[in-house]
Amino acid sequence: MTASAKPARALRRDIVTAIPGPRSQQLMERRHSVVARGVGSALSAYIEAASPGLLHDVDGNTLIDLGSGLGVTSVGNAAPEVAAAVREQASRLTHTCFLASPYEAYVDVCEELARLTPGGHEKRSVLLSTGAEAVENAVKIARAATGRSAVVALDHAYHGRTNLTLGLTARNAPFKQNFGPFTPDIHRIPASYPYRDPEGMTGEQAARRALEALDRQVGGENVAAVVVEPVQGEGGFIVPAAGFLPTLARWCQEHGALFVADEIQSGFCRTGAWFASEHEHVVPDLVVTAKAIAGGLPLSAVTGRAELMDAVQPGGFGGTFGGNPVACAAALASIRLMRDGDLAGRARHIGQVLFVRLGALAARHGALAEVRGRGAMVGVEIVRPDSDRPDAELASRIAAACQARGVLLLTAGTYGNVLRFLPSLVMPDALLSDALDVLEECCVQLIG
Ligand code: PLZ
Repeated sequence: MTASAKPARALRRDIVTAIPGPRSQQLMERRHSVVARGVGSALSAYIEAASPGLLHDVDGNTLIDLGSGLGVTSVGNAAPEVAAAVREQASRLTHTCFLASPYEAYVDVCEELARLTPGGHEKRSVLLSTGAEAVENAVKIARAATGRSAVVALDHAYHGRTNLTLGLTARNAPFKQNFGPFTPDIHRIPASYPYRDPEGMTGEQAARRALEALDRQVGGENVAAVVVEPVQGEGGFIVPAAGFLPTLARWCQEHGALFVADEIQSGFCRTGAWFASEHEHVVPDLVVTAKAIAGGLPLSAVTGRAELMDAVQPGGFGGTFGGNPVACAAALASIRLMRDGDLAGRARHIGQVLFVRLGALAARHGALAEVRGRGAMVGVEIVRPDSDRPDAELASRIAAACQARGVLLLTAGTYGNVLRFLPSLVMPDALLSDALDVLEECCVQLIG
């Protein structure tokens, strides 16, 4: 089909069949005989194109996307500038492998990472393909740089699905069930979860609770790295109490351990700053990035203090596809869009809209127990009447009702009871408002 023959697509929510429609149903049937059942999909409709904030399915439906492909499409999933950069790069060079024969775009991306990540110190980066792969490499760097092996992760953490990162990930089903054993010398400490922590617990107190457990069970002198999501994503969009992150970072510094910020979901403008660590003036030793960095192409990175990164011997990093040139070109275009369009400012604006609207909804419906987040990374914790008991079933029913009306709203959380709002940072205001109207209708219908 030529560009001019493209069907006209609605630039607003537009549902013309049941969800899933007939074409999507056919695809579901084909899928069942060839795609492994372990691969899930939140939405039952199949998508063929996107516009800012919108997904167009194969049956002519247009849905508002509040999930951004799991926090990836901050600049959109069809940004013309990214598409043009990809086209240009792909027509010149799709691949050489940087290990075999280097190219400029890799160096350009590392220069951007050195400029953008927190701290004015000298930095080095390594580029990889997926978030989990980057977290694994951060652990390798920490072990090489410290000569220690213990790695520490938090309750409610999510760091990926490879064997090492599953060990860091907290939640068993569905992530870890049946897949162990996991790599040794990974230790878990309590997180700061203000909604579920004792009333009034400060960030410093939560950090002391965590560090006391760490000192007792592992010993500070054995710790290579403490790996932390500055805003916990899959665990339930949990913002730690103020003071928690800086206290952990200080402990790391005092004990010669690396503070590793997993900014895979929270990074690149999502929380209203380039990186979520900045909200508490934390300067991590290593910053891990992926997801939004490249406008939808697979790219990830570890960026850190030069002397730590360079503790890894020449040839110690690698991978066939790490820092692929097309992904690097997409990253450079995406970063330019974030900078020129002040997408951190857009994230703060979206966050304000979400907080006002969701706050009003929570005031009406007790089941919406807490609205929390930073910037355009906002979660709503759903509980049973007059308690703080998680209500995953209601969260799923709300998400399903929104989906049927053309709003893709995802859930998250250790208890599966958090509605997650992760819209594209180029989502037009009118679409966000319409999506929130739909959510409101669904809440009235399901909760009363
Ligand atoms: N660290 C903080 O959010 C990926 C997971 C989706 P990969 N989150 C989405 C799923 O269910 O598999 C993530 C993250 C944080 C690491 C990762 C892992 O990144 O690119 O999925 O490997």
